[in-house]
Amino acid sequence: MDVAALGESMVTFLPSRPGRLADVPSFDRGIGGAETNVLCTLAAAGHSARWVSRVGADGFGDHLVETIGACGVDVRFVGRDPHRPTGIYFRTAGDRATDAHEVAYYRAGSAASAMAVGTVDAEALGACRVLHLSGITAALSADCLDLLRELTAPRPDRPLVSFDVNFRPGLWHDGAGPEVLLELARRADLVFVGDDEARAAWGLDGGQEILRALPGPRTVVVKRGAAGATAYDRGDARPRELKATDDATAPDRGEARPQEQDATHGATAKHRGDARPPEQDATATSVPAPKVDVVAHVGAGDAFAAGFLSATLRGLPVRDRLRHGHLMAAAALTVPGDLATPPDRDHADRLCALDEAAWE
Ligand code: KDG
Repeated sequence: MDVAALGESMVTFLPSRPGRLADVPSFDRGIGGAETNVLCTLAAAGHSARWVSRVGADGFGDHLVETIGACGVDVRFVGRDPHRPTGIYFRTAGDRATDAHEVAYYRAGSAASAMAVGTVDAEALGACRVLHLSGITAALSADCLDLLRELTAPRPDRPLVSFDVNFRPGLWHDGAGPEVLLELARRADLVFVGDDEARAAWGLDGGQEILRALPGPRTVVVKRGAAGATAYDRGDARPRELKATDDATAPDRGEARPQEQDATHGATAKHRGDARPPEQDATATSVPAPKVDVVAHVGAGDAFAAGFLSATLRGLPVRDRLRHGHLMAAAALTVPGDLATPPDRDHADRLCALDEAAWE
């Protein structure tokens, strides 16, 4: 199995027209869920992908399992809870430029919020090259948070742990979100975070501050929306216990083109395990995002993570990991719901191979 992910998926209700939630007269059904968005996009790119979760024993649960299964994702490890419902949520169309929108979640007490160390199959999650998790799960319940702590605990046979911070202020009622998300991000091998959410959650401004706050992960990808994204790669300079064993993550310094390399942070570690500040060990690679006519932002971050992970699993250079991330995000940005039909692998490879000018 290439990738397994744990997380709640929900039936999503998308508005039939713009406006306040109070005014929208009807909604179209879709599916949402950060982790399954990633898995469906990875499956479309030809990877084996497994979703581990729980849904209710209800029609919405059937719809999620059937739809996500039809995307080619392994859904055999999705449990059904006869006592708790499948989560759902409603959203408004929002502003294309700022992404300001309203969300109404109906997921408190959902089947997925009852996921716990004893109720999901840890082996099904461990038997993969990459385990993808997100901060949304940590907000669902104390049991879900314990489960994430268990899955991110350092151990030698751990798959590469990919963590998308996904700070959703509306889900954190006790104000604990920022601290919990920082704790989990520090335990991951690969972290995705938006510069806006790092500012909102942690008060951190820019890549260097983020990198300093996250000394553990081998790779930190900072997304800056339409401005592009930067991957900070510490290569094999991280302590053994926080390093994934997967060859697909092998660093590829030198393959990034000079103009995409951040000159001030290009120095990589010469002395492994020394006590230098971690940000100095990282190689920074930045790639601009292609310009697209945005329909909706929802799902774009997940699609980006899927593109980056796909290229990582294929051992592609960091620059191409970022480009694949941007391409998948571009597809998601141009549809109203969470999931687009992304370019297939060959098509994406051809677009990635376009010269620099096409990417600026
Ligand atoms: O990234 C998209 C998700 O935010 C959306 O599908 C809903 O998972 C969701 C959430 O909890 O916000």
